Amino acid sequence: MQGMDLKGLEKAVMKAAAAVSGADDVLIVSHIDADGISAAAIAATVCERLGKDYDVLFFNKMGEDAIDAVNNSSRSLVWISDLGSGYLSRLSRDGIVVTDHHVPDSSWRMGQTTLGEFNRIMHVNPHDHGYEGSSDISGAGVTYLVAKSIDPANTDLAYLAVVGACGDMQDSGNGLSGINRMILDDAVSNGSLEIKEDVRLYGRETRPLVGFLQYSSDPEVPGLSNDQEACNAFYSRLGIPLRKGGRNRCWTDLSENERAAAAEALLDLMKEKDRTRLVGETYVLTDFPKGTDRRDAKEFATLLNSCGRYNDAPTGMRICMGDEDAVEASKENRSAHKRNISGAIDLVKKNDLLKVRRFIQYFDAGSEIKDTVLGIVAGMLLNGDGAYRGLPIIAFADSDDGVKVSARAEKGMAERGLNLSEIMKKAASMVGGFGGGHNVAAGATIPGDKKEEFLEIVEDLVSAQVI
Ligand SMILES: [Mn+2]
Repeated sequence: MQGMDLKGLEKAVMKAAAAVSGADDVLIVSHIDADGISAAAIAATVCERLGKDYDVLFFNKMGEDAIDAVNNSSRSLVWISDLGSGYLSRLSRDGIVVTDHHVPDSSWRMGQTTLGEFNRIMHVNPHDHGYEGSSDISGAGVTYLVAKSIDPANTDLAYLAVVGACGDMQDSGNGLSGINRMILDDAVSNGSLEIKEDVRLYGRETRPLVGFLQYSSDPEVPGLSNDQEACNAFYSRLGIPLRKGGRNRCWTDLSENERAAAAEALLDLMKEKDRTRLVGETYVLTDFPKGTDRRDAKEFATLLNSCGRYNDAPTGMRICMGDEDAVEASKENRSAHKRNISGAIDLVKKNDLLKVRRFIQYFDAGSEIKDTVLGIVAGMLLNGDGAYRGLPIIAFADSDDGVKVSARAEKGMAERGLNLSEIMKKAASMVGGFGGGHNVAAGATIPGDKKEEFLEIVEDLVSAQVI
């Protein structure tokens, strides 16, 4: 790669570090995936160690609500991690640090803008310095560089940046590279991480042996993936017992000899091109107990991703910050969330709430379904046996500021011309609301007494769009 400018990156890091150190109090804004959660945990730990008041907000994208939260915060500094670079020109307040690795906003150039306030953004992004944001470093990694610059003692957080990078799949191929490699070295030096040559399938610490191979998908093991019996036979042929002491064994429970024999047998089964992907670096987080999903960087990242997916990023962050109770809480919150959704689906089905019209189908959940899960419920009805595949589904639920609308459609309908984002935007504005989104998943908020009128407009627009 040409033009990698580590000095330039370090300079940006130092500016950001000075801004954080000098802040009175901090709002941390981060992404809800594993990388964003690890990044937020690093930033929050830094604030805690500096004795600064802080709070944390998570967003799944830098939408209007996130931009408002940044621009209107009363905190003296807003630290945006794993988000923000694409929206620099929308950020209008003083005192912003962005530690991100996404492609920067092209209408923003450091020091070249006529709008002075943009200069108040301390922007740290590998793209500005010739690095590749998709592989050289993650959002948590960039955040970590700032943490390290503030105080070398913060290198004990390096393992979190490794978890973030794994969450963004930057380890795929043969392990971490680029600046990630330096961060990895920090984690190894302080004893919190061991690099171990091993089979790189998912679930080394927590999946029972058979499931470890049966559910393997990256890479697939020919003859074993998706075939439970074949996986059973694989181990018994090698004389490897599946259970010991009354419990299922996992891959990391195997003795060195067993593991070597099994790895060799697996390699024999692999397609030539996948062999180098099967065995390689794994990252063992030595401070966490064996047999937990926090012991393996990849599994840790998956745990955080599931927190984010189940609307529970703050609990994921607490896990990163060493809160043992948060591990249990995340399990409970996940199952509560699942119960919530399956309860909502049952409600629609049992009460025959779904009404079918010529070009759309819809249901009105009133106050029975939380507006935060309405879109998920509509999508699951559409993909399950609860609704008609060939029609867009429109869902209503009461919310604090009117009626929340979620619209979902099968992907194939987009190919036939459907654009729910346009439809939600147009129909909502015609009844005094607002809306938008994507072509097969969109939403709106409309006044409570406009549902029927809204449906009629949506139906007209759908019939006009779809061929
Ligand atoms: Mn990221």
